[in-house]
Amino acid sequence: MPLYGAVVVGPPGAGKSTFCAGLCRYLSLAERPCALVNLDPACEGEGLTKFAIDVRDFVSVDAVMKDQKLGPNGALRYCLEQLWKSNWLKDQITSLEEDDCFPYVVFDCPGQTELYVHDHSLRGILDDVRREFDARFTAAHLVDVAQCAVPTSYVAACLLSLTAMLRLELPHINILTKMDMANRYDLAMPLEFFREAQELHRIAPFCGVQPCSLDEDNVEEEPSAYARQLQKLSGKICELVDDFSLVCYEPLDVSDGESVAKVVRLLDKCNGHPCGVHAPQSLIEDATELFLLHRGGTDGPSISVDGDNRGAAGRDREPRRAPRTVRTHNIGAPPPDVGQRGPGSFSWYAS
Ligand SMILES: Nc1nc2c(ncn2[C@@H]2O[C@H](COP(=O)(O)OP(=O)(O)OP(=O)(O)O)[C@@H](O)[C@H]2O)c(=O)[nH]1
Ligand SMILES: [Mg+2]
Repeated sequence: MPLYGAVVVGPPGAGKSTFCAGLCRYLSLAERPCALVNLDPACEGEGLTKFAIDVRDFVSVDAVMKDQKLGPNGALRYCLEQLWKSNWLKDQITSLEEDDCFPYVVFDCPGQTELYVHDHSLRGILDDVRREFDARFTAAHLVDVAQCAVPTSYVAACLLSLTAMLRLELPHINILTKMDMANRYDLAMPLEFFREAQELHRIAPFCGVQPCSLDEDNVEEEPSAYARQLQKLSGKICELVDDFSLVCYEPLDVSDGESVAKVVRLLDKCNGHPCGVHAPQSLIEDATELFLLHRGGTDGPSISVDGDNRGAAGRDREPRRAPRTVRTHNIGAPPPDVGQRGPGSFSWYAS
């Protein structure tokens, strides 16, 4: 049987490691052997789930910074190039094989998007593994739902998602993470718009606009020259993303078994994993049920979302009228506690 797996990429803090841990947890509850591979040499700590393969055993960013006199980003690029040139990862993956079968491999990648946007190293590493093991991977590009609150950030995220699709050239899904936080944000359009990423140019007039400019009193103000330029640029980027018609997002609340199950099914569908095609529905339901039972439980690392703040922001909301007044490009910045532990925020904890 070939090697199947998921390659989890996305900008820093998008929730990659948390998703990888949730994915591995779900797969093990579904009785599907899986192995988590840490491809981030700068990752700190032990991770939320034990790594089966950890690139830090091969190369250390600190040592590279010292020896090569490089900064953190340069050292990271150097580390991945070294990994690409060596057979270490392939040897490690070979050692995962049991009874002619490989576990499902989940790659937790670094948040430095230049590693696949500009560099060839990440792509090269994955290509080598694919060739060696006849591997079938799905790339999952994660974007924090907080980006939807800032139209310019959302446009940039769409461009990055498209770039990841074109550069990695893998079966691909884009995921909007931290959906439990979605209703905290004041969104310019209904959430559905951000998920579908269709007719993206409709968001361009909101780029560079503050929510207060939506007040009736301000409607007549003219946009500044800077804001007009920003809207024009955003409009062009939107057109480009629209032209490819490839980007859309699957929402994910990693503490919710059904949400994780849906993403697992998509991953399986994309890389053709037999479980995606043949798994009995009862097995999927059992794993989902167990996942829900384990949320906040004591059996190993679990997920807990405190507070009653779930739900999709703006799901039933009508699209807003595009504002005519332009004040600043810094609209609806995420609240300071996003991604931090605390009431209403997300946390993993071990028993
Ligand atoms: N509310 C909420 N917070 C989340 C969720 N997923 C992750 N987080 C938080 O977001 C922060 C970043 O999550 P990580 O999983 O470390 O993100 P990452 O993409 O691996 O980050 P880097 O490895 O630094 O690129 C942490 O504080 C997580 O607890 C989620 O689904 N909901
Ligand atoms: Mg991480």
